[in-house]
Amino acid sequence: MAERREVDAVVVGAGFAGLYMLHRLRGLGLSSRVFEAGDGIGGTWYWNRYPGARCDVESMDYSYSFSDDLQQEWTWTERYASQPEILKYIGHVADRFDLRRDIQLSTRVTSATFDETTNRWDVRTDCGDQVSARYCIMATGCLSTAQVPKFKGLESFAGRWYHTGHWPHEGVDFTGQRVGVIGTGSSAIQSIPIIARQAAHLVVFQRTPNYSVPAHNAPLDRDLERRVKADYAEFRRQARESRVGFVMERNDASALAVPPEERERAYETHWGRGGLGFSSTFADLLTSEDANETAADFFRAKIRAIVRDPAVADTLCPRDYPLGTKRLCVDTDYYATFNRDNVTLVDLRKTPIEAITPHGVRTQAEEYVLDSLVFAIGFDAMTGALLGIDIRGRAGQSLRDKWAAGPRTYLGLTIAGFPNLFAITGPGSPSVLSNMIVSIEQHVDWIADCIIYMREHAHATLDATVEAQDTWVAHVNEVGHQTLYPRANSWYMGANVPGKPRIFMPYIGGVGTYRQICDDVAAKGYAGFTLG
Ligand code: FAD
Ligand code: N01
Repeated sequence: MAERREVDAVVVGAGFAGLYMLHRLRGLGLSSRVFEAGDGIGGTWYWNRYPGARCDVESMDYSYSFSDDLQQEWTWTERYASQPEILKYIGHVADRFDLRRDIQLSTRVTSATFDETTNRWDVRTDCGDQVSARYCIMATGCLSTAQVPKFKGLESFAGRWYHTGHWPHEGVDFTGQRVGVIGTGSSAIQSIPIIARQAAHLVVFQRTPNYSVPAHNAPLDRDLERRVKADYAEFRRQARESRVGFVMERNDASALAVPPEERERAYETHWGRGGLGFSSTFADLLTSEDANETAADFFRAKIRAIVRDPAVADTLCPRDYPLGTKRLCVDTDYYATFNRDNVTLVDLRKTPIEAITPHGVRTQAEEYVLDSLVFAIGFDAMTGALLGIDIRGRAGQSLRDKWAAGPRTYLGLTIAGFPNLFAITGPGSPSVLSNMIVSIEQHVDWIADCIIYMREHAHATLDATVEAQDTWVAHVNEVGHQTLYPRANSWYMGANVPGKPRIFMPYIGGVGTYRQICDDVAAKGYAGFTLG
């Protein structure tokens, strides 16, 4: 029921970030209200229930570290946990720490306006709630705004269609159906092998081929679990100080400095291990085009070795962007799925989609008759959820206007002119380039410490200065442009959303380095902020 109330903090979103934030705020004795648009908690893991959804950071890493009891008592079943298991874990955390009572589900925050006379945020929802809060904390997620499919004729399609990011809770049975999947990013790559096993026929519509490493998923190695749990604190410390939020074997050598046979052996070893560690096989894979090309060649050879039809293999080979500059995918049987008789690959570069028809998908070359369509077309990443809310800071300035040319933040956490507003894993922080739970915990802890500082020093407001923000944005850009990342038309660059400004949004400086920067800012009495 709609209500008006005052709280110390409003938190928007009840995924990993919102839940931990709520827990910390409680610990500080602050009253909070969490609003969540979904009908359940879990964020990403509530919405993305498509077949095969699972994490690509290993389960022992992809979990909260804030409670030793929690990390000791929980047991993962697989090397990479599945969506249902991660959602169960999140539910367990919510119950264990009694979080649900402050969370209001099925409620979308529509606006947040800073009132300069009271120094409070006025937050409103689509259910008519109006809440006044000292702090407004956006835990809205980087990948929570699914792209709406905008294909001509979609409304005429006689079959059913689905988006991987809004998958029906009751599941979908594709048995006996002709199914089309549009997109070949991580969501598609995880779901295609499973849909192919169920469907009578599967047509995959590919615009850009992706680099995908085998997951080699398996039941969790119990020896590994015992070793990690024997000193989980040290395991977590290393993750926090690492480059990406989990420890990957590091090789400081250039791919170009070793003989070709040694290079091949190294790639083969990483391919055999599986997972995201592949991109750290050599130190310069993401900074040198020539080095990257050796890894890309290795990949293309693998694809050709797995996929029997040379023409299909050729279509699956990525060529026009460096490996790793779009998020590397991690799969189970993806390439081998194209050896099945019931799977067809359509190259949209050669024959673009003209329209969705009542019967299926018509490309420039032919019409594919389909019973169901799966849109695996991704998200309006990093800024979509924030800009989905009408956020207004000092003097009524709107975030949408401020970010019209791309997001600008100080540390990826705060925005000049929007006092006491925090964005967990916001643009300009390592977020999506890291094990996100490590980055989430770091941001939540930083925000909690900041609130403690403000309380102890009797400050009502904290606001980033424009100078500090400009310097940070310049640094984020500079570091980003030292890498190959801007070479790809990726969602990191906003390139997947027509009309979105092209800016490399995350901070590539490394999780450990970034943590140090944030800690230094705090240690210097919140340097770069005006405290009121
Ligand atoms: P989310 O989980 O996205 O939660 C944000 C919540 O905010 C959502 O529930 C949304 O409904 C809500 N919300 C947004 N706007 C509003 C509003 N206006 N009002 C009310 N509620 C709102 N990261 C990794 O590090 N490793 C992985 O292996 C990994 N796997 C992934 C797999 C998939 C399929 C996807 C899509 C992402 C994956 N990620 C992974 C990234 C993942 O998003 C993060 O790891 C993490 O779950 C993000 O948590 P969060 O709480 O920040 O955001
Ligand atoms: O989305 P994506 P996603 N016509 O944007 C294509 C995380 N995640 O949901 O490359 C035709 O990566 C688009 O083509 P192109 C992870 O961080 C993790 O798969 O733009 N095609 C692309 O192929 C990931 O990166 C996991 O040319 C269109 C695809 O759709 C992020 O979430 C699993 C199109 C979209 O790929 C997003 O992944 C899932 C159009 N109009 C997600 N529009 C793990 O494994 C888009 N495409 C842990």
